[in-house]
Amino acid sequence: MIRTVATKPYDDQKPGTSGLRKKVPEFQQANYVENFVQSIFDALQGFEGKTLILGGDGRYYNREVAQKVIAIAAANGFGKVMVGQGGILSTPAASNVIRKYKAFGGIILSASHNPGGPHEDFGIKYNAENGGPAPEKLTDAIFACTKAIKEYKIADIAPIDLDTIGTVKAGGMTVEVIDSVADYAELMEALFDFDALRKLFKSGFRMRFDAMHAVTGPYAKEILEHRLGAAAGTCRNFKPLPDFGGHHPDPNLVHAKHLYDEMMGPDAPDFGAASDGDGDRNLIIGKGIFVTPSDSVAMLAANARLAPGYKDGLKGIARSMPTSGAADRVAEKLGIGIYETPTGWKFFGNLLDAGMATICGEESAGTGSNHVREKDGLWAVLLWLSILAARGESALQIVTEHWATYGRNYYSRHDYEGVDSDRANALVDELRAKLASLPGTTVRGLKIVNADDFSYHDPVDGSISEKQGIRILFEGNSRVVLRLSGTGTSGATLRVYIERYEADKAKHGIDTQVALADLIAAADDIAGIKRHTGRNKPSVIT
Ligand code: VG1
Ligand code: CO
Repeated sequence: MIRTVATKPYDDQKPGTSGLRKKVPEFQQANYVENFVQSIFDALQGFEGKTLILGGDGRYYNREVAQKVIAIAAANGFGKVMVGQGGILSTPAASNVIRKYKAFGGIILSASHNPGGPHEDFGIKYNAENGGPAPEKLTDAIFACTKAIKEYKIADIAPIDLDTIGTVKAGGMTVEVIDSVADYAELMEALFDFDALRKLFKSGFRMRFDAMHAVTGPYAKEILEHRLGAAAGTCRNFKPLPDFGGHHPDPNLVHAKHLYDEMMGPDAPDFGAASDGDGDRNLIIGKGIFVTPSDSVAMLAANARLAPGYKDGLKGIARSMPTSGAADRVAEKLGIGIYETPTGWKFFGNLLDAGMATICGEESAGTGSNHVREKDGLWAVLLWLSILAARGESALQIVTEHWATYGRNYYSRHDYEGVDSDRANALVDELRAKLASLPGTTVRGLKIVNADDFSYHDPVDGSISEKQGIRILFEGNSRVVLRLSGTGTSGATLRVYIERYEADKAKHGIDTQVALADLIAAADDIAGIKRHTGRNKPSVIT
């Protein structure tokens, strides 16, 4: 039986950089989930009888919301829901399943790298039939529906047994519980030379993969240990937990510091990596060397031909605007296109669909390719392993040589988390107001050559996205970029991205924060970061 339930709109269901993210108690308000899911369907057309993919990162509230999505999908006329076992699919795995089974779209339940638990974060995101995050036009339409919603439809069905693989009927619709890992592992086998990787591990190559008690655990265990023969124990914290063991599943130098320390220590294995809550980010640390995500995308692009999936070369590279220009130099050398998009994977979809870019990357530990339409943590790890295997060199050698060839883009991001929203907005407003007066002036001995607010003109569909980050460009291509996060759930997070290019090989061994010190000071002088935020240092430095 299908029930139509009267409801009232919530005014705060605007999807951010990557879907709707809120604290669990907010999602637990009456009809909050129902409203949002119904609004997604209200904004879509033509899905009657079609298939919806459903999965999440396994965080607290995942199962309850999965059941609601199934019942609402049944009432709205979907023909089938394919759901990962236990309600689990990593974000890249969900993207793959949408594409592989030619589904209408998918709903991913995740707040990514944000903490989980009864008082922590939850999230809901819609991905379209290309497997990628809904473009802005669609998220805007969804938001408009959330503000106008009057009722939602839900089927009265018994809860689905999400743990048993197989197909059941539910309210006129079919629900198929699928293996969460199998399709993804098969895709990886098609892109990479698993024999070569098995040989690498057989030769004694030691690796550490930290799944941070998040969704990649089962994927990494299956692929690295079972299929590739990495030593038992290579994967750590591989059991997904609803609260990620009480930690932030954020693979950066703060939340994965234990991995960093191990990789810098005397007993370090050859290669270390970690992924985030929903499996789309990657942290790469070679023995004795942390690879910044901006460098990683450049190095992966420069060496991608060494893996079978990319043997014919790349069509182009795309990076988000705040990501360093390291990839630009690789694109230039390869003679392929380079595209600069706003923050968030949704902007890469058009370029990938149009065959203009093959590899994409973000400074926030996101790297991916045209194999899916999301960034993909394990994919980046496997491409790195493929390069290490093919070149027979260490990560440190590869990084050092890359810098020697292309120059080094010193790069760091400073985050000021949990800043009062009014104060953060005041900072941005004040900075915007003085942008036009900055070019030509000198701060801390650094001459400003340009200052603007990044606006993106999508070369494929012509859409324009404005106010995507404030850029201050200095002489010599050094940059400071400032923007407010669109994934946080409390207050505002100010992100300050700092970059300086150094061509001279003799100067590639400087500590990053030291190399960037003058730009960091200049950023504060220009934007009044301390004055506005009341903080004298960032909460996270990556
Ligand atoms: C952050 C990152 C961005 C990333 C987004 C989603 O967004 O900066 O690069 O695409 O998170 O990643 P923001 O608006 O907070 O800066 V994930 O792994 O959280 O889905
Ligand atoms: Co993520």
